Amino acid sequence: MKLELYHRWHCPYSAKVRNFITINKLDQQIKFHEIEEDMRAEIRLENLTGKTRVPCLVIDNKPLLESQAIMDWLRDNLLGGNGVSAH
Ligand SMILES: N[C@@H](CCC(=O)N[C@@H](CS)C(=O)NCC(=O)O)C(=O)O
Repeated sequence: MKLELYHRWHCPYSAKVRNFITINKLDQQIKFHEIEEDMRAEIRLENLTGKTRVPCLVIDNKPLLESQAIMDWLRDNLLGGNGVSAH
């Protein structure tokens, strides 16, 4: 399964998802794209979602928006329903 997180350093919702990923030691399983640093990533995000909103988790080329939905998905699919919450 290919997992990618589109994010912005200055977005608090992105930060919350990144913190969740770090706290739960999932960094190695996810490729990160900072859309202000990588214009091609921004274009790809826009092609996938019709907008440039972050955070967006792309799961095997299917986008999932909304920070809470992303953390819920990670918890259910990578952490067996457990996991430490992030703030
Ligand atoms: N409810 C969303 C809010 C996400 C959000 O507002 N992201 C901002 C950056 S902090 C954004 O990408 N705004 C640009 C846009 O909506 O196109 C979440 O929890 O993920």
